[in-house]
Amino acid sequence: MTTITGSELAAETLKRIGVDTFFFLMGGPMNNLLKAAFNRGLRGIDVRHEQAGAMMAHAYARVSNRPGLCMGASGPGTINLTTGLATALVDCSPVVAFGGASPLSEFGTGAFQEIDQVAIMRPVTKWAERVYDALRIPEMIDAAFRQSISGRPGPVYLDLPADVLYQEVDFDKVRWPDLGRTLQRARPQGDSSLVEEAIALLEKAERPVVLSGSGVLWSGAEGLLHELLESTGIPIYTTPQGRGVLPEDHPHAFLNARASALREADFILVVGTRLNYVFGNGLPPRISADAKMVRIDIDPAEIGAGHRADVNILGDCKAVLGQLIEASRLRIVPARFGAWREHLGRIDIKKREAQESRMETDQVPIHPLRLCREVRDFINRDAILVVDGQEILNFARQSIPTFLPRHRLNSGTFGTMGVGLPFGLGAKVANPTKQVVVIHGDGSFGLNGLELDTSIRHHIPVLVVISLNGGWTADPVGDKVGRYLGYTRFDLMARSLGCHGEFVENPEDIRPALERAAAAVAAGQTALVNVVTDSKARATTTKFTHTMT
Ligand SMILES: Cc1ncc(C[n+]2csc(CCOP(=O)(O)OP(=O)(O)O)c2C)c(N)n1
Ligand SMILES: [Mg+2]
Repeated sequence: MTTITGSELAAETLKRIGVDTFFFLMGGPMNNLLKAAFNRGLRGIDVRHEQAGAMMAHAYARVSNRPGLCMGASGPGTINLTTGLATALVDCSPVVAFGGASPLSEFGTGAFQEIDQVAIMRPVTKWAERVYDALRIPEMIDAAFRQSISGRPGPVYLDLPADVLYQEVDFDKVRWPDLGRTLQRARPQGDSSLVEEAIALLEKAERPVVLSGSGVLWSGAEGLLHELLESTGIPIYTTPQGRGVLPEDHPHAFLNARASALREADFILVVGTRLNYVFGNGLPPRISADAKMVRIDIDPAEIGAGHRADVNILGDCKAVLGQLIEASRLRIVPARFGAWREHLGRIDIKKREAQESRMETDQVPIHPLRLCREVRDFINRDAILVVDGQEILNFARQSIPTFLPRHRLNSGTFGTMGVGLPFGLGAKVANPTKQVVVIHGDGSFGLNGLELDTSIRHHIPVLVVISLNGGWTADPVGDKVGRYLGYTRFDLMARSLGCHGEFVENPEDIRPALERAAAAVAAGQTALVNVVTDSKARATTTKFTHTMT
């Protein structure tokens, strides 16, 4: 009889599914599983905080469009994953998390690091289960991966008790699911009569817009959406997560006319995005009350009763967009909406010119918008840009465009501070040939800043730019409790960890510092440019809560 341990079985299952990378922090009872995964050629990236590991897995998933895997040791190690998993839940990102746990046989005895990890994970994941018998490890891991990408994607959790990982089972008795198909997606088509209804509404429209979100990217539907927009001439607006579906300098993109477009539209096609606070819940005053609304979503709960829509099409974005393209062929031509695009184009240019002149300021301390301009004009067109913070996040959102899908990540719908550096590292691991640039607030950087060390140890070079405004958010009046952090020399901290570091106080010095930093990154070394910015500069943004930070 050939025997195999639970740990070996778990690693073998990952290998057979085709997983090649994971993020982890070592510790019992996971060590044998980790070793078995390394022995099978998987790349394991050990991090300095499990939260960052979960965030790296999240970014890895977003950039590669494959589930990202992270692992924690029992008790605190696993519980440290939760903020990263909650962020993935709210951002709908497929993250698979494994947590080592105290032995099943000792549950309830006060075992070392014993706590009900599944119960803790349930509300921060879409699926959380425990393996009770090593023979079932392949089946449970297969289920975890399939759950993460089925329907609306999201994080899942699998609890691996010590005695299950150390259990020895007869290899011949292991039942293997068809792991070659674990990562295949279902592509449900939309009801063709609803597709026809949608096109009939569009035929009557004069001022249509598309609102799209990350569902389009998970579905791999960006090419079809691009085709639909070009063949019909409909302007598009995306969620922050869904940026880059259409290059933002495309003639049909009018970024700065967003508020007017949503208010004045008479037809709105909502594709692969929730109508949550990001789009004012799809209601007035953000979105015109008279507009006809068509929704395409994979999640029945999302487009069910109670949500505003005239036509609800349940299905995969890629499948349904293909149906819409077919149905609209020759019936909707771009010339039809020429006047609408010209109107939005005029608003866009006017606002863009005003914004551009604000970005020129050479005030000292440096205005965050000036910093954004310098970064915008410096980075590659196909750079992956990650932004984390509040003021700097809003300034960057409004001023730095994105030209490709899966090339823009930020604090997300959950508004999680600390994602910036881990997201940058996860993105670079997923797409190593791209320039990865992280713009970080000084406060949010502090949360996972030690991942600079991970970037050095694992040769994951990224360019980090910090807006050092002396604390959390802006403080125009000087009365915010707990806001002040001082002007930390993060560049020196970075150097001490083996990174290239730059400190900048004058606007004209930003560009040369970025050039030196990028040269270091090109040579394989993470670089950090620490830029002192104006603590009073407050970004304006649509108010989405009465209790803003
Ligand atoms: C994990 C977490 N803690 C606290 C907050 C509350 N919060 C929202 S924005 C913000 C300030 C961000 O400051 P910083 O990163 O320095 O960027 P800045 O706004 O100064 O540009 C804080 C503390 C949060 N969203 N997430
Ligand atoms: Mg700050």
